[in-house]
Amino acid sequence: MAFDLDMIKKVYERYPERIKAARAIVNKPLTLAEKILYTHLWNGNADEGYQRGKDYVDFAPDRVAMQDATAQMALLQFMQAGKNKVAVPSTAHADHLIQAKLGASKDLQEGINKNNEVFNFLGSVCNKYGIGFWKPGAGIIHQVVLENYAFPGGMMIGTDSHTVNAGGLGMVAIGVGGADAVDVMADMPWELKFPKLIGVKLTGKLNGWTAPKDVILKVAGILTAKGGTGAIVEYFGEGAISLSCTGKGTICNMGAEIGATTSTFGYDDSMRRYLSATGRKDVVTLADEVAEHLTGDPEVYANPENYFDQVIEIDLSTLTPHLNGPFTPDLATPVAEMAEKAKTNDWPVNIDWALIGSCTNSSYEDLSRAASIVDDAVKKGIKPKATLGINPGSEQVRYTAERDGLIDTFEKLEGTKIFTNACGPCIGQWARAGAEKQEKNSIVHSFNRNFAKRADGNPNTHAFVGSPEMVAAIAISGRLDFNPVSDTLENSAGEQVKLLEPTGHELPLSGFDVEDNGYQAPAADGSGIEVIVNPDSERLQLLTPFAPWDGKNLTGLKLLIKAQGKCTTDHISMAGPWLRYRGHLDNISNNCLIGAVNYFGGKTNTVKSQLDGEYGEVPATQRKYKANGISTIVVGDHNYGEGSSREHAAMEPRHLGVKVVLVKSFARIHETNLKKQGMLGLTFSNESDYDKIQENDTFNLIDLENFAPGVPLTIEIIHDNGETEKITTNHTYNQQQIDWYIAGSALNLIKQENK
Ligand code: MIC
Ligand code: SF4
Repeated sequence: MAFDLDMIKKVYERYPERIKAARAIVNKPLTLAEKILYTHLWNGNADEGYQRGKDYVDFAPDRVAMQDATAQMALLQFMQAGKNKVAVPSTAHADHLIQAKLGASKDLQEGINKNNEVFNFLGSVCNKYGIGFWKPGAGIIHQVVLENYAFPGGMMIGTDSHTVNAGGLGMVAIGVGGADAVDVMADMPWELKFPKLIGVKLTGKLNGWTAPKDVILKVAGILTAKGGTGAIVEYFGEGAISLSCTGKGTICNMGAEIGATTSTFGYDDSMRRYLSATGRKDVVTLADEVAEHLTGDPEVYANPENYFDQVIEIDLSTLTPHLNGPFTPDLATPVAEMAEKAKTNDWPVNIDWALIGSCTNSSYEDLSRAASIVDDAVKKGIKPKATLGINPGSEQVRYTAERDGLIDTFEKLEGTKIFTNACGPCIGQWARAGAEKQEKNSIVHSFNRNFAKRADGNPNTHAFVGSPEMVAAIAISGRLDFNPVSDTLENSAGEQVKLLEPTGHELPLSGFDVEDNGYQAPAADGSGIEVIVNPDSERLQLLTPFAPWDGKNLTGLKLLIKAQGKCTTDHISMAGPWLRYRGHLDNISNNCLIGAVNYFGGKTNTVKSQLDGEYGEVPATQRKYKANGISTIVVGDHNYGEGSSREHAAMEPRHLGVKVVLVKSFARIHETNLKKQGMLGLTFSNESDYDKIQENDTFNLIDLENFAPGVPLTIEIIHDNGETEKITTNHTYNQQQIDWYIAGSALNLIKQENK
């Protein structure tokens, strides 16, 4: 039986009435995204229509998911909220902390040994507050959620940007910071700006070497890394129906890479098949009763231009395989053009490592299609030129793949490493030999992110993103510019041979199987369970509330850093080795902004202190300012905070005494995280004012005392030479968010309200 079936039943029971109410208000055919949003209003039936991209709306998500690297901070905050139990079904997943080195069983044991304290903490907090816990080795959060919890027409939030993966099962699933998860778990409304809607019409059918991954690689190329900001992407058309459910998950997953709030697909047979295969026929029965509401209205899909803010059309029949990268997931290159483009850009074409896995592409279907390539190569006597590494998405996938001989097939390819069912190299948990030499090289993987240093810590690793099928082919050929459609490879007999097109199984022919799925159910009554945090721990630290605002203007701020170009959450709060400190705010603050490039001098982690004119590391410089009672400001470029949901990127500067983050534009999750943590996040009203900021500037926020929704704020900049100029900055704080600012953080406000 499916988990939380009663909750799902209740959601479906209210669907007809809520949709009726929404129709009466909106008075036009509805997209799927609108149906899900309007059936999840905190206030019940719709009594007003919302303006997309403008109105803040309170929602009531059905469930919450958290992964270990963000759950620590989320749960440390929840522990302060004064509740005995979570208000909605919630789960935590131990997947981000296990390093890939030798292979699954050794790495898993090592991961458990190294992270015992954190896993025990998570296990006991979950047990106490009624949260399901998926133990280390159980799998990657989004794969486990798709296999067990996602349901068509549901709404969930998760403390990870790739929560959006569950759109593959027709959900509106949104990545958030931990403080947002606390709202929902503490039975409070969860607020989101009503999203804009982008429609993607898929025609035709995938064939040959082209995979679902190529759909999203293409979309990323069209929309770019910020093109989806504030929007839900809804896929439809005959092409959408022809895709497998996990393939849909892949497409939704990487919607995070275009900044989309989430992506989704209408309920169809692929979802029925997937739900049934994963033991949830009962969900199919319930969903079928309201099936008409679990997809967009036919009028919408017939004339999408009339209902979406933007429409894109992609013909799957003519789509070809792509590789995206390096350093950004939206730089799309058709495989057929890679040879030329690599030459022009001087990208290294020899590949040593090719990696399959991550929440994006680690399903049974992915493994089976990649295995078909490997099988063909082995049978043809082709020796691999690169090492293939694989992280299966879940224990259920791994166990079934082993039973069906897929793991055996992979292991027949020389050197192949099967790593733990976990994030592994995707989040820098990879002991790659030689990475410290920082040599220029390329890798290819089926993950979603390829920011500098992400996988192996080497800034000179050029990472390219492709489908598992392409990654397998590149592992065998050892070349980035290998085009399996036209190129041949030499086998051990010296013959030139071609690889066959991939084939595979959408779902295992004999069904899924697993011995121990790694799930720990919470205690029915957790009141007696004590959660212990050792005060001397270097990994966990109870939180001290941030100070409230004194109601005064901010004056005398110094520039901490003017970040140049891409500044993702990986630049603000790096992962990899730093994941270790995710539960200890003070310790992790030592990575604050160390990856950001300083506009003045072009270096990372080197900024000038106005206290003594010396250059030093960002966190140390900031700590000195704080010790001297001086507040600071961080300045940034476009799409600041792109990438992860990690609220550490907002909490660290807040903890260290930064008062304002002023940028050209924000990524959605990060902007909300700043607001939740009581930080002032502003944007230049006139983008070119970014150029006015100089290294020795002092800043005064002269009208903050009148902080109000929709009213811009003025910053007075005093330059080194005594000249003063004023610039206008915008903000998107509504009254509620201003109240968070006043209280010092959203959590402070919850605590006040719960008193
Ligand atoms: C990522 O892919 O960057 C992560 C690690 O999963 C993050 C969450 C985190 O930083 O813990 C995400 O995508 O939100
Ligand atoms: Fe884990 Fe990578 Fe997915 Fe993030 S993107 S959840 S690190 S597998």
